[in-house]
Amino acid sequence: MKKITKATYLKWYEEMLFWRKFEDKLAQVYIQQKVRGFLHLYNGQEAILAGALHVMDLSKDKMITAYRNHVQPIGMGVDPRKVMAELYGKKTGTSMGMGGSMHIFSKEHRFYGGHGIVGGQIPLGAGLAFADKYFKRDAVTLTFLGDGAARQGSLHETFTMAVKWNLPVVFCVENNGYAMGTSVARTSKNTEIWKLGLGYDMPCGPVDAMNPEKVAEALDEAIVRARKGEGPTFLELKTYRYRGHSMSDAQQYRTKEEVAEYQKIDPITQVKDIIKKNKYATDKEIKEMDKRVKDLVAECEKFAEDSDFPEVQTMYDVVYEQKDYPFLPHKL
Ligand SMILES: Cc1ncc(C[n+]2csc(CCOP(=O)(O)OP(=O)(O)O)c2C)c(N)n1
Ligand SMILES: [Mg+2]
Repeated sequence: MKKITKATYLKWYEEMLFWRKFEDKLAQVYIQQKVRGFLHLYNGQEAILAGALHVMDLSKDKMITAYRNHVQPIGMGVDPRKVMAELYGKKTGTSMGMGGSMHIFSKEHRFYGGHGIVGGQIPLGAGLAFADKYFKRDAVTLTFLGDGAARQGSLHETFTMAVKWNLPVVFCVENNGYAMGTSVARTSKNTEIWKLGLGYDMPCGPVDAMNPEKVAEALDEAIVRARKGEGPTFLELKTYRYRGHSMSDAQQYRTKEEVAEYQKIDPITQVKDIIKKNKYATDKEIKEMDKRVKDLVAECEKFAEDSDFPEVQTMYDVVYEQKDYPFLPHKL
């Protein structure tokens, strides 16, 4: 695994803080009705993305996730101003403002969405990996799903095929404790979701996902295995979301005390504490990072605000149309 150094920690701190503040800004502008529709925020789960990006090969590896999907594309290299503009429904957005919150996508950066159907991305992730294997491309797909999605039938159908065909995919459950207002314990007798992998003879295990180092270690092992042609891995990344399921959630299913317990092991605070303990940065340097983050969030907001809405005509240009269907020429 690429070594975790002082530079890694400084990068983690600045990036994770940016993702947190970017989404805090989204919550704020959502209340002002500048961002509409649904909005599912990632606050609390940032260590997962930080750890994953450390071990992925961003020149070829792929990622797919559900609707809690604003910061992952940013981590993979998409311009954050364009992500903010997409959420505003502006034409400078990643999908010309036609996708919105749940549908961030960037083929160029190998970020394949952005899916609103719970568990819909599980077979799609395996499909991306199948294509890479079929065309002998040395790439691994990280497929993220929630604890609620883990109960979908599509997971089992996909697991059957993925292990049989040794697909280069890592299935990562982000167990944040709840599927909307339903806790993991209410969903199933089995609360150790990673054990679902045992029934498929798939390497599997739990991971402390409030800590980016632990995530990086577990994912590195899984990615190396997939790259060697040894097939998929199933990881249960134990995390927590601080905000409601979406912006319209009264959160009556949990206590404030429970949220506060998790905030004590907040991933960003953990990273900051290591930076301070090891003297990787002075207080002044930390303040400078905080300022850069604040300025970049403001820049994203200004870009989105100043951009125009798409022309009405755009609606007709983005409808899928394939003139030669069903006689498809074989394309390689
Ligand atoms: C097939 C399907 N069923 C139900 C829903 C409604 N729904 C949206 S999100 C969600 C909860 C999913 O929870 P989880 O997989 O744990 O992901 P999290 O929101 O915690 O990230 C549900 C039931 C949906 N979008 N799709
Ligand atoms: Mg969940």
